Amino acid sequence: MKKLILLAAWAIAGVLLAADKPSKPVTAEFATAQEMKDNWEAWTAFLKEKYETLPEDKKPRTERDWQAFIKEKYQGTEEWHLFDGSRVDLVTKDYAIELDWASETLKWAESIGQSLWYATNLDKKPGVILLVPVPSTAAASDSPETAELKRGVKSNIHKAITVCQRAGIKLWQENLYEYTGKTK
Ligand SMILES: [Ca+2]
Repeated sequence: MKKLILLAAWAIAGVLLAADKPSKPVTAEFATAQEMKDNWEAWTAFLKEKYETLPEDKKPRTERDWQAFIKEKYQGTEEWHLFDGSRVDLVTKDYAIELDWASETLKWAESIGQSLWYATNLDKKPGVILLVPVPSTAAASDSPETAELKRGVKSNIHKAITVCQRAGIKLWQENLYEYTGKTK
């Protein structure tokens, strides 16, 4: 009897704890454009909350940090090793994905080549995630350097969209400022 009461208490506590958690989006593969939009927004909200709960020294900064931070949104496995020593940033059920900064001059083009190589090796579809960086401080977001950076990002993303559409590569754009709560 005592055991039964303990078990019941444990079950109730479990339900209460579960109810407290944010409702986590389920999957990165979607049936319709609307579901994709809804789920993308749900993931953004979920990861924003996760970002806020991280201590300052654990918040993502580098490309690798961000890769680890967003991987569950894509249901991806990190750092898949290929026979030639190259490493695939994220591997999902359907995609071999290269992830890189949208702000760096030729990274978008390199990402396209890398995703094609990874996809060929793993017999998956090629995918690229371009990371749009967060301005480092509030003051910096108004500086000429930031304006220049934004123009560069816009231009690189435009080129990446054009080539990815033509080559049949899936392209995602991750606006990292959406998770940090900082403005563009
Ligand atoms: Ca990369």
